This record gives sequence, structure tokens and C-alpha cells, in this order.
Amino acid sequence: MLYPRENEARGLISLAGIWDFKLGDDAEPGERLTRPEAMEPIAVPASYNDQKDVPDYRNHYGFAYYAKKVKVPRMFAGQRLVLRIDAATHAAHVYVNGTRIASHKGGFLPFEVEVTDLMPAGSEAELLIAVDNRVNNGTLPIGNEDMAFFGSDNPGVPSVEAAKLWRRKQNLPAFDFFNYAGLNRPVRIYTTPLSYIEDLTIVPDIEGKNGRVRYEVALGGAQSGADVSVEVVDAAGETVAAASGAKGSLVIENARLWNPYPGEPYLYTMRVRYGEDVYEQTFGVRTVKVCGTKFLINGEPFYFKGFGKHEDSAFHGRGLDECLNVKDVNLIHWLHANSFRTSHYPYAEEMYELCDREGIVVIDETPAVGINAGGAKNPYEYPILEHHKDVLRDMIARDKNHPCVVMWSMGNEPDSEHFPEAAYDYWHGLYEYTHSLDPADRPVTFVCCQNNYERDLATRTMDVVCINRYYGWYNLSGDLDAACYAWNMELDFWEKQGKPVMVTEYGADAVAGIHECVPEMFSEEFQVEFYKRQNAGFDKRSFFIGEHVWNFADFGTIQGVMRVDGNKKGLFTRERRPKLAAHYFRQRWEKIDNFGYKK
Ligand code: GCB
Repeated sequence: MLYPRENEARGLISLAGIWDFKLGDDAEPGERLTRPEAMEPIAVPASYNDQKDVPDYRNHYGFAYYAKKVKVPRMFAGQRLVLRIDAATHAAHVYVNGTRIASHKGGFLPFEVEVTDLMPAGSEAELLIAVDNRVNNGTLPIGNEDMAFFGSDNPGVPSVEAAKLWRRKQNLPAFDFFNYAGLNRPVRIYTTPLSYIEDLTIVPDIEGKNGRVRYEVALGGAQSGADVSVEVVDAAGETVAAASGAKGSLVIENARLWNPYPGEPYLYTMRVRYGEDVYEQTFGVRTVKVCGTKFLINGEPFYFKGFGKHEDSAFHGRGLDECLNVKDVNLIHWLHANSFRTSHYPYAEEMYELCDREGIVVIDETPAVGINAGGAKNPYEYPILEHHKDVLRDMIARDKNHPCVVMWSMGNEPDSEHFPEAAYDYWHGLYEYTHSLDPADRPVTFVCCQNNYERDLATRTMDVVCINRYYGWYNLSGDLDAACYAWNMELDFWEKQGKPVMVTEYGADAVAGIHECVPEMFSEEFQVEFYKRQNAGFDKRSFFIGEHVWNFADFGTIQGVMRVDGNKKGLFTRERRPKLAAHYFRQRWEKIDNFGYKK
């Protein structure tokens, strides 16, 4: 799916600003919907939860209603109009003048609907969007079915039946980030000519000194019979290659490669023309490949230095905040880091554009988090496979042209230990499917949780073994000698598998400002010590291709006995103030080059 852009052929209306808002309940709205009474102001894009300090906003369960009067300019007459909603978390129904025109499941990927006749140029229409924040075992991310955990875990609450009599309905996320919801990303109307460029796929390769670029243009609307022409423009605006036809391949002579920062993340632009339509897409000439135990970018062995992140900030929740994105990218440079994982869902497209430009390597993850019932039951019986496939398809369709994306993560921390065969069937099936979806055939993985790795059958079959490990924190808590011993044993195991291995999460909560001479858990000194000791083990292993700290910054979570004001494993606080560990990594990563660190 193409990102909506304004150009000589296409117009764009941003619907960012203040909308009208009203919380609903869990009753599914029907085919017709009228504007609720007594609506309140709400900012879009942003999560609604922290925009008003009342428990109802924070703890909401069910639908919330957004309304906006939209005026469509007359000058768009004769054009095709498309309403694009970049993220409605986690499901949505869309209404124009009271009639449902679209529904969508999944809170982290865009969807669009043509509105040429429904919101014609020169008209005013009422747009209503009902957004559902409920998570359960049929959604991604997963929610624990409401009530399921009542009973044995809660002395004094004799049964689920008893609890049902008084307990309010609530989400029980099977994931460790606050369930921020609403219209988290831009809502826009864009125009195209009636015969239009529907999609563009760009697959770069390197041939000696040249770049070879395969491309394919999908066309929409009435067949106009017009030719498709394609040109590649360099950063100085010079045309360096051209072709005609909806599908073909181009050669860029003496191509400049896209390399991770501090190398040059050089970007070319592909300009496609079809009849009256024009679309421009930046891309990089770069390759990605797994070879033996190495992860090669442009044929060179790359070492991942970075973190898992979240889209998370005060007031905005998970709402797009471009200022924060720029700040974070600059902090990534400050740390001499080179990469992050979009834990635990695909991020807003604006972030990938920034990473393309700034040379930051991205592992792109689906929202498949929480497929794990702690061994109590088989989560592969959850009704999620078809939705998981839809999400993989849509994520790849959206992000396929970004040079920053070097690997797909199909999900985070599923159960791969208690039901190893079921896990293998599920994840290996999706692995094949994901490979078949990506025209550039990037490496594919899922991220494995702390488990009995000898029983786990699925993780070892991924292109890169990505492991989350909390030795010294959740297990062997505080005992760094034992943590290093356990790590060593595990790494001996992985060495025999002949795969590249990276740690995609390891970390310790540190409350900014707690200092100790003898480092103990939750102090900034312990967090530094934790990393120093474990990194020393990683440095000795040539198949170990990267370290992703958990987490870039402190972030919001549900309240509970495990969290004091959120998760504190950040190198930075939520306000982006560095902890001691940020300074430690800054010094360490300055000395580790992107390429050739492991011989
Ligand atoms: C994990 C999860 C991550 C949590 C983290 C933690 O394994 O993947 O979402 O936030 O642990 O801090 O507990």
C-alpha cells in the first residue's frame, strides 16, 4: 500500500486536529450510526487514554466514538478520493453520514476506502469512526479472555462466576505495554486521478559497481491505455536510469549504496508516471542476506547495536509524535547505536522514512505478542492464524520498499517450549508464508522468550535466532555470576546450531536517581553492571551478531505489582534523560563498528 503523498497529480487533506469524542461500551455498533450526544474534544492523532485525567479514559473497555465534519474542496472534482486511516487501535468501523462504509481489524496498520461518491468534491460530510480497544485470544496483540484469571490466583474471590457479579469489564493484556487506543496515527483524504498508480514494488540488488533495480507498478481504475514510465533520480535531482512498462528492471551505473549510519544511507527516488498520475518513492540500493552465521548488509557482516523500542510518550500515549521520533533518532546516533526492533507492532510509516534517511536499521515486527499461556494451555488453539497472516501480508505490503527494514519479525515471545510441535507447525508455516510475501525475500524470524531452548523446535529454524533473555533479572535475580554462567551454557548450545544468534531483549529495571556503591537491583549501577558482565560473554562468540537492549526508554504499562509507574528498563527515562547505562553503551558502541566486528 502506497504512503499518501501530495504532488503535481495528487492532493491531500489532513484530518489532524481536534475531533469530537465519546466513550461507548462493548456493544457492537450496527450498519447505521448517529452521532452520539454530548461529545468532548479529543486530539487526533493520539491515544485518547491520557488526554483527560479520569479513570474512564484510562481504563476504558470497548468502543470509543470519534466524529468530524469534513469539507471536501471543490477543486478535487473529477478526482478519485480515498480516506486513509493509518492506525485505529485495535479495530474500527467507519461511517459517512451515518452509513457504515468500512471495517478493519488490527490496530497498527493502515486501511483505506474509496469515498469519491460518498464524500464528493464540494460537499460536507460527517465522518464517524467507532474504535474498539478490546483484546482477547482472537486479536493481535493477545488479551487474556476477560475473567479467565479469576479464581485460583485471587484468594478471596472464590470463582469466576462470583467475580462476574461485581467486577467491571476490563482488558487484561497478555503484553507488557499500556493498551493505548484510539486514532493513534494520521487520518487523511488523498486524491488520485481516476486511472491511477495503485502500488509500486522496488527490489534493489548490487551487480559489481552497479545497482540493479527490479520494479513493478500495479495500476488501478479504468484502464486508460496510457504508458507507464519510470525514472530513477539521484539525490541531486539527476535522472540516472529510466524505463517504460509496468514491470521491468533498471541499471544504476556506479550506484551509491544505502549503508547504515555513520556510513552513507544514500537514497534514490523512483518516479513513476501513468497517464495523469505521478508517484515518487525513495529507495536504497542495498542487499541483505544471511550467510552461515553472518548477517550481511551489502555483503559485509553487520553487528546489531540497539534496542527494542516502543511508540510511547506522555500525553500522546502511542500517538504519532514526529518531534519525538526525530529526538529518538538523534539519541540513537548519540549512542552510536545502529538499529532497533519495532517491538511489539509495526510503527507509524513516518518513522521508517526517517530511518531510511538517517541510516537506522530496523527489524519490523507484527503485533503478534502474547501467544503464550504460560504452559497452562496450548495457545495455538487460539483463533489467530488467519488474522496473523493478514497482518504479515499488510505489514510487508506497507513496508517492503524501505531500505531500513532488513528483517521481518513475525512476533514476540510465543510459547515455543510447552507445545513445541504445535509451535513449530505454526511458526514454520508462517515463516514460509512470510518469505513468499516479500519480493526482496528478507530474512525472517520470530523472537523467542526465555525458555527451555533444548525443547524448543521452532526458534532454531529461523534465519536468525533472536532470543530474549532475562538472566540476572527475572531468573537468577541479582546474581550476575550465575547469570553469566547460564548465558554461557546457553550460548554453547546455540554455537552448535550453526545459525547467527542475537539477543533481542535483555535488561534490568533501573529507577533513575537510585544510586548505590554496591550495585543492587533497580539501581542505575546495577543496570550498568548487568550489561557489562553479559556483553563480555557476547564479545567472545563469533556467531553472536547483535545486542538489542530492553528498552530504549522507560514506557507506560498497565498497573500491577510488577511495575512502578511503568517499565523502567530504559536506557533513557520516558522523558529521554540518560541513565548511567546510556553513557556506558555510548562508550561501548563507539568502539564497535557496524561491519566486521565479529571475524
Ligand atoms: C519481555 C517482553 C517485553 C517486556 C519485557 C519486560 O520479555 O518481550 O514486552 O516489557 O520482557 O520488561 O518484562
